[in-house]
Amino acid sequence: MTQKNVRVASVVMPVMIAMLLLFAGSSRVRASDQPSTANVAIKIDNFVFGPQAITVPVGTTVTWTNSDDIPHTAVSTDGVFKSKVIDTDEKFSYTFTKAGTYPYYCAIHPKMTGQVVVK
Ligand SMILES: [Cu+2]
Repeated sequence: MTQKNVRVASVVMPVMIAMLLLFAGSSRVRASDQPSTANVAIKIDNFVFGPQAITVPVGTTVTWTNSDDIPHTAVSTDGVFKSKVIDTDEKFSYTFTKAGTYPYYCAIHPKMTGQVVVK
């Protein structure tokens, strides 16, 4: 290394380290914010809710997407939530704010069932 290169390196390295530390710090903040904005997707495909049973933290928004070419619904067995008819590629979202077990089914095809456990 020449004298000049050594001098450039001694200036560049601390700057790079500072940028790395800043980046690491900001990603840590973002990670700790995540529980309040958690999103979980359930796909309706071939008359099946997938995943059929999920466990999520309180505050999670669950979004059902209908990937079938016929309409479905997602209706809570206990009346906690009730979607409108979800057509092909349409979505329905519900945010679970209380812990509990939430079984649900499709009102059009009652044999289609699923469950969301909120902890
Ligand atoms: Cu259905």
